[in-house]
Amino acid sequence: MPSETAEPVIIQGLRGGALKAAFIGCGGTGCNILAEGELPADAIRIAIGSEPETMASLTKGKHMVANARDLEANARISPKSVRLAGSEFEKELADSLEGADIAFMLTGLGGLSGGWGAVVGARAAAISRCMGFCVASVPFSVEGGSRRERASAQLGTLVQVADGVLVVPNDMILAEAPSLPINRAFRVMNTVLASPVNLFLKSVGKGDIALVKKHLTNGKLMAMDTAEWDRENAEFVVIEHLEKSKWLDLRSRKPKSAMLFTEGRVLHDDLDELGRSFSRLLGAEFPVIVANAGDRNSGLRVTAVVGF
Ligand SMILES: Nc1nc2c(ncn2[C@@H]2O[C@H](COP(=O)(O)OP(=O)(O)OP(=O)(O)O)[C@@H](O)[C@H]2O)c(=O)[nH]1
Ligand SMILES: [Mg+2]
Repeated sequence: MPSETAEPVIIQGLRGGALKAAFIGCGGTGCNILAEGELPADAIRIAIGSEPETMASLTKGKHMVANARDLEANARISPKSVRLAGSEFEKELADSLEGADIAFMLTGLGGLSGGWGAVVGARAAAISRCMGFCVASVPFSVEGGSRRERASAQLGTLVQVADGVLVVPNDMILAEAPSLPINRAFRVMNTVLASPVNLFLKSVGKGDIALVKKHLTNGKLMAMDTAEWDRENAEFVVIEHLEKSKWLDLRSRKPKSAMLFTEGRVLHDDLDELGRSFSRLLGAEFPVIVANAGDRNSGLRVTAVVGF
């Protein structure tokens, strides 16, 4: 007998009011995401990096410049001592998060400052006792060894300190649109990286964040994919697409946490049914969280975030 799957948890309507969020843009990629304006305006904004020129176009929020080596040394302090600030920089960052329910670290792994800055951001979030969630891209396969090695060192450290790390491969964009020039590809990627942040803030309120954090931290290394359908049987088609997703890779890995964000005209029963189908697909003994992130003109879009 296969073991029973757990009941899904349904989240709707920003219970308890909207979250107070902080966006920490780390390194070139993180600063570009802050600059490109895909994120809500009413949040704490902090740019971290070693290159002041990448922050020059950011008119809102705080700029924190640090030497890349100092950031790396700070990031490499043992996570066991994370209740104490590892540097003046980290303390200043933690103080800036005062009042936030959640801090999103946004970065492209593999560079000299952003990935390490994201670790320092996660440490600061832990110190100021807000949820610390990182959304990170990993370099294109063609970018070569040293960047990819640095990306994996940064990721290994991040997973120990943050409450969740959602990793989006840059290769995803090349797979979808192979002829895009690199700068356009980065722009598209930045929109993809901002999307889970927007979905989270549209659906999870102050009354639900503790529950979401508790379930998501069971599988902190996360992957994402989106499926949409605007004709009949949308719930069925969307789940079938996610089952085959190359980016979630559910056939070769055992998930430990999962969250579905829906956009579309869906009733509570539809959300429940989606959650049950996805639970069966994952063989999930943990509750799949289903969060409704709002309406759309037609059809259903579902973004799955799955943790391992
Ligand atoms: N998605 C996205 N990726 C980018 C962007 N710019 C650079 N990258 C990628 O992100 C990786 C890290 O680059 P940066 O974000 O510039 O890293 P950094 O931390 O500022 O480090 P250095 O530039 O090496 O000092 C690179 O390997 C590229 O793959 C961007 O605007 N968007
Ligand atoms: Mg850079």
